[in-house]
Amino acid sequence: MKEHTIRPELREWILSTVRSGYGPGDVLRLMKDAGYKEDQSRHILARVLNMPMTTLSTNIKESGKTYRTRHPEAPRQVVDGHTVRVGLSTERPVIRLLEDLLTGEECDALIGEASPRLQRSLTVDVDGKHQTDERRTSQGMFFRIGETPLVQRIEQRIAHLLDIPVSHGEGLQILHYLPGQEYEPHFDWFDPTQPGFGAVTARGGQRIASVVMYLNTPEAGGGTGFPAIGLTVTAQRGSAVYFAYDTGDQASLHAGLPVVKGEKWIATKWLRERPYQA
Ligand SMILES: O=C(O)CCC(=O)C(=O)O
Repeated sequence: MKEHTIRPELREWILSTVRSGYGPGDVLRLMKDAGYKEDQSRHILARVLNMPMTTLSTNIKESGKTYRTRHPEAPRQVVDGHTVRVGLSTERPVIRLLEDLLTGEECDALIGEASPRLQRSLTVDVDGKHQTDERRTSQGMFFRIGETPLVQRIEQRIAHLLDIPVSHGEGLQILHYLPGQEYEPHFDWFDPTQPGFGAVTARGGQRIASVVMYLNTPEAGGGTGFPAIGLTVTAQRGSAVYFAYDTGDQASLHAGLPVVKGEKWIATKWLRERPYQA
């Protein structure tokens, strides 16, 4: 097909539409409404988002309903007979401190199941590839979805609390930090302007929310910082911080602050706008 010049305004419109949370399928529908031929808009979108046409087709097929999580309201939520207290809420960004999301026994059991499988944590680079990174010095591992009865119970609790199907979750990640280790400020949403965006969102689409669960209480340090609003959530065994975001949400910048004394264990659940699990 002939390569068309993409007008700068069109390129900017596509990027800002995707950044504000629309999937490539939505953009294609909007372009169709604006009079673009389907073939032409697919080529334009693939070039602007740096996505292979094959990935784009998958995204279009699975587009349609995209989910958002429901933000738990204070003072408490009962999920499957388990009471979770909402200890703090902010709206920009959306943050909820979820106290007693896990019991002490569940925390200990998760650490026990994860410990033998820990490895140096990785980050996702701009091409969508996993790499070691000096900004992230912890050790970690991933459970497969529903891998053990305990993992299954926790996944279902989160799904019911946030009103989103279990299938929208990435596998639970366990992280272990020692003194001095941290995870420097970063965003959990994937940047549509990066070349790897197509690959990391081909399954499940964009991330829409994160739940960081604290499995122990470090002796000092190790909270989760939200520098854009000057908030530090203290790591307390059994509690969790839930935060939700749109693509490009600068306020959702957050960091695993350095552990000063003792150690820190967390379990993280990232949620996607569409089913991530087959
Ligand atoms: O360690 C923390 O408190 C935050 C972890 C985190 O930001 C992440 O896993 O994305």
